[in-house]
Amino acid sequence: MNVPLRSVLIVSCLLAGRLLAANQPNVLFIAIDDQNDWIGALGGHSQAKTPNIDGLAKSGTLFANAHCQAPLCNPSRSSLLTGLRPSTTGIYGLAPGIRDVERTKNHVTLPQTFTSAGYFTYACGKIYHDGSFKPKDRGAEFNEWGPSPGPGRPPKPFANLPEPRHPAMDWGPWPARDEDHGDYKIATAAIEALQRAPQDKPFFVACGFRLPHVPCYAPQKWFDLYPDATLKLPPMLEGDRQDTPRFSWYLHWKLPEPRLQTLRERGELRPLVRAYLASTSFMDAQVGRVLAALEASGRAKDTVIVLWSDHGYHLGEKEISGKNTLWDRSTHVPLVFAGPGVSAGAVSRRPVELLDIFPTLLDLTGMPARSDLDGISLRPQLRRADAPRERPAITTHNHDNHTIRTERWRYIKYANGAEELYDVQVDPNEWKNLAGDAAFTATKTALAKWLPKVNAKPAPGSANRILTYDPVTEEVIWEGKPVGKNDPIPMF
Ligand SMILES: [Ca+2]
Repeated sequence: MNVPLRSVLIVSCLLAGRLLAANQPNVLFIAIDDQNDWIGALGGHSQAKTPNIDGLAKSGTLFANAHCQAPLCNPSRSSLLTGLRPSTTGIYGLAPGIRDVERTKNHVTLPQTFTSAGYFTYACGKIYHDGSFKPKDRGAEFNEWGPSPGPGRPPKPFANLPEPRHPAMDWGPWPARDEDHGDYKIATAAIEALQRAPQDKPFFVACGFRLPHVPCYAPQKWFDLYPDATLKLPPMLEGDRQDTPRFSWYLHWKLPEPRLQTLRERGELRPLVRAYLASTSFMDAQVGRVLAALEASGRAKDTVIVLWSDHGYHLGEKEISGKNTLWDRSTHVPLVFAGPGVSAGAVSRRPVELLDIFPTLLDLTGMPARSDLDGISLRPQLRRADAPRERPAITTHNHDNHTIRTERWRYIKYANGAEELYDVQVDPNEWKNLAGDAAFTATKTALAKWLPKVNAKPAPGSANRILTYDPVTEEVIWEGKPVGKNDPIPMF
């Protein structure tokens, strides 16, 4: 190596090192895929067994009213990792990735911030949406990208669904051993990273589990936790969509995920609910393995832990399975912080956003605050769970469809002006749409003031689950094809 280059390297290492204070906290960043509020500590399903996440929540602060910024993997993760709303970036579909969008191609992401500051940074499993990052761009995000195995595939599908089906639409007891499941291997990779993380600098280890995203495969013993004979189905109201606008269907006009009607006709509703719960418990056990490894490393007391899911999941509620909606089933997610600077045994009911994770981690690790992020640090609520917070949680799906969630209300406004309003304190299942009742006009107006002022059109290259609406012609286009005003709603 020639001398000038070596000097440059030494100087940049010193600069990076100088940003790190002594005893700067580590970060363990745990992502879950498609996990709704069926977590013991959140009580979304009375039978859900998640002792490890519940234990983490007890050791830190649980946000019981946390919401994603988009009810879909890529836009949700892109928002969390850039700290920008989907309505700021125009990232609404499964494509494009952030480095392919003008607004975000040079934006410094959450992982990049820690990498640049001199942390040892490592990712395994699903952190960014699969395929959204080109290999050449990966090194700027994390020092190391570990394994990210998928779920694998049993010899033949379990679920009795109409063909052709999406290969992910399946659920059942498989593989035979925990060790052969992708999420077990992802936990093992995170454990090894924690064991070998350099001692002379802080670490940022990101571990992204794939369950309970479909296919919901887990070994039989996890299904045995939920005997079919006593399994409870989620509460559902027959005819629940009679008071939701037709536009609400456009957000999920055609999905790979089967509708409630198909699940019932095929006898698959109970098997899906059971497999989702089994998958959640299996994933929770992997979280437990990673937390045990952190404890064994001796660095737990200096480590901020954050655990989150990218969005929720419907299992028959509102007549569908899947996500792509602006109701609580899709937006409500687990969010837990633990470690230095975080109150233990606390539950905050303030509405908060996944967007807040980025500024919160900067705050908890003593890194400089950033003025180019849309979120707000949760440090006040991590000190005192009921600390006030003015802003509600805001979720967006596709251009100009937004929902505002406060402690009492859920307000939705679609691109064509259609609205929904729920008093979630008396109607937690969002069964009675109050938007048409004149008594609530002032309530709607007050909530509507939170609708994002920046409303980016879909970024060039947007694809998969993309809906557009032209307010002049009233034309609705779902995934590139016009939808007629009287087209029957697809019910398969
Ligand atoms: Ca997801």
